[in-house]
Amino acid sequence: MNISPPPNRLNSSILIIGILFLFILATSAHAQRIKQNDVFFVSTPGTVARVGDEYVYDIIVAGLDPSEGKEIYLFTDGDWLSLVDNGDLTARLSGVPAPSDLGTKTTIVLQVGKNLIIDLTVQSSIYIKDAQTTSISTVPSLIINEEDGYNYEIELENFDPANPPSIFLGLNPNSTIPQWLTINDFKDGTARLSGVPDDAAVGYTNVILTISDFGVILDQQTFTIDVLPVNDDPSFVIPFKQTAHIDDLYRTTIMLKDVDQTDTLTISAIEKPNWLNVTDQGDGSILLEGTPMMTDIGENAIRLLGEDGNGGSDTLDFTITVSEFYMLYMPLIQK
Ligand SMILES: [Ca+2]
Ligand SMILES: [Ca+2]
Repeated sequence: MNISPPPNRLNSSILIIGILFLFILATSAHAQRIKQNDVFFVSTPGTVARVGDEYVYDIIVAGLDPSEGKEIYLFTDGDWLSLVDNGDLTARLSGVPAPSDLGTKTTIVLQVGKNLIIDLTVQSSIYIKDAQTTSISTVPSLIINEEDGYNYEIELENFDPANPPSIFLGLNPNSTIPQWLTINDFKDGTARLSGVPDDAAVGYTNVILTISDFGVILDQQTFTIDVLPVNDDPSFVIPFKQTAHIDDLYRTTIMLKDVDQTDTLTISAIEKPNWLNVTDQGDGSILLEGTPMMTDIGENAIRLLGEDGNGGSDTLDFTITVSEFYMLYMPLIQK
């Protein structure tokens, strides 16, 4: 029994083994080549950095032997970035963009190598964006006495100092705004809302502050200022008729005015001649009428008291000059 393989089959086996050996050699060489040339960063750098927030990119280089002493180099136009090479083919690229970097693009080039022989170069861009939406960081005061000065110093946060947004009163620049309030935008992220509320402003004043950047509304602050009333004294309205003629009807109306619109005004006569009748007409005016006689000729003293029901008052002292003849002049009022 012939146990030896036939010569042709032996040749075939050697051929197969040879091919397999070559294949192993080939794949081994290929694997070796891949290991040398497939050098890469395990992750890619983030392309967005936020103003005021730390940007961090942890670098890991794959495909190289750390014992070779290869270094990682950074080339960038962003002075806010720095690289710390750990010496083991890992590094940390980090930094905090400043507000002045807002809107800019930082280019980074990372290289791995030694002695100017570069194994790997990666270029990327980092876009610097706003950390947060621009907003009003201040709080207004909400109560003020009528006729006191209101002052609200407004400040923004998270904005680009090089291009501060607009601060205005109202929903848009053409809004109807409270008449007693004005806003002064200092164009640096601050503004002042101020004014003096008058009697007409007593009650609630609704305020809307708007922050916009080239027409884009970034933030709004709405609040209501409660304007508390402060009582003002009423005052009599002059002049009025102060001459009378005997046997003729003297008749005049004297007005009392008060800027406090809800006050109820009353007028009474503290002193008056008997021939003169006074009637409080209930509308802040008093009617004086009567017919003086010959015995009334001369100066007739009158004192009126006007009151607003809130502790405010005014007195009016004057005289009615009664003459036998018609007077051609009006005496000065004594007040
Ligand atoms: Ca008042
Ligand atoms: Ca009053």
